[in-house]
Amino acid sequence: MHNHTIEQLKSKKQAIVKFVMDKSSGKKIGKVDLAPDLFERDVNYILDYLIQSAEFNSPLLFADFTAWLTDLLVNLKIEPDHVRLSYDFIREGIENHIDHTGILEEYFELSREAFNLPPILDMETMLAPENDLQGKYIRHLVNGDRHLARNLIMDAFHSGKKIKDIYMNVFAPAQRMIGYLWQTNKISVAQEHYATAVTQLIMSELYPHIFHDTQFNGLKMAGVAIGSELHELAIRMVTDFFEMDGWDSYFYGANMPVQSIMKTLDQGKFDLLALSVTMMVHLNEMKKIITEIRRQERFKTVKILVGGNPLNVDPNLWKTLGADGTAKNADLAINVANTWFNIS
Ligand code: B12
Repeated sequence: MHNHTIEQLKSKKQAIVKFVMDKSSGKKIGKVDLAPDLFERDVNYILDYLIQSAEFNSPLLFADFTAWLTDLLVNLKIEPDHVRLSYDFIREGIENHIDHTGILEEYFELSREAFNLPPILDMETMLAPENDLQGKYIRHLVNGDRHLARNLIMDAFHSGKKIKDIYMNVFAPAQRMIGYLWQTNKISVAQEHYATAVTQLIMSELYPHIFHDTQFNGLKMAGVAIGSELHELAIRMVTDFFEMDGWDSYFYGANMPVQSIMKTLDQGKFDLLALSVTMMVHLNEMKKIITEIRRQERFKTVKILVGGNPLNVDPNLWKTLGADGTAKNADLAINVANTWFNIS
């Protein structure tokens, strides 16, 4: 992606927004009239994500965002046709204001498929079967019943279910489903927050048990959710997986400025730094942190492992970020790290 195009996109953003607003004014798209201020906000949002994806040279990120946005809007009774037409206007606006738009074609082409979403399912169809552990757990979360949720998991654990299995096959998919139920307007923000609080509570109760059959391998790692990223449950899981695999692990959660990360690395003699990102808007921050750490000679031997949703969407992104590697989930993270340090 040429920097010139990105710079133009940034400097002409307001002109493009105005073009789209003028073009769509008085047009009724689909059944719902969207308030102009909301539409303007959405157009700004779409352009921000386009710029961000282009900065990381990733049409895949833009397509993923478009699928998410379409899903969100469809559930607010705004039809896919509306989104499709908005994208057409934005594309036209870009063509009218920017010199070389050829490189952006791929972004819009790839996003097209995102408008053809499968039909929206009702909640019961979306959830895992009621008699399976994951299905039961999600239902307790949605019903706001933390005692039943907690007893379900602790009983499963005491009956021999492994913590790794509970993390990978109950907590992680349940959290993702909770997010999807929020996105598709089936549960409230309060229910989403409550569910996460319950999962964190049960993770804390399981925590003392993760040390049991671990043989220390002599290596040390730190797990951090970068900067203003508030999603910290994933990196907590990843950090716990390292602990279960014999690493000396340190979970620092979110809100760690780069200076604090470097201070921690200085004081602790870490072998590996695991960085997590969930929202695409935080990728710039991740890149800055990695660049800053890589600039320091003394951290040459620290391996940087990155992960989280955007890195799963675009498998090449970790290279653009300057990391040493990525892994799709907590289980695979251990494989990657153990290969780096020759642990079988
Ligand atoms: C809980 C939650 C929150 C909580 C977070 C609380 C906390 N203490 O963590 C709160 C309320 C703060 C929150 C806020 C927001 N959220 Co939120 N949130 C979620 C939710 C429901 C669950 C996240 C979670 O716990 N996932 C469980 C983990 C285990 O799954 P995972 O992320 O896939 O992690 C695995 C891999 O990615 C990988 N991995 C992850 N990190 C790393 C790191 C390394 C090194 C490696 C190797 C691997 C790796 O391994 C993990 C485990 O196997 C998600 C839904 C979802 N799909 O995840 C939405 C979601 C992420 N949120 C979303 C949004 C939009 C927001 C908000 C903007 C608005 C809102 N909903 O309130 C704000 C933004 C906050 C911010 N500045 O960051 C969207 C993001 C959409 C997008 N395309 O970007 C989602 C997807 C919901 C949705 N379906 O729309 N959220």
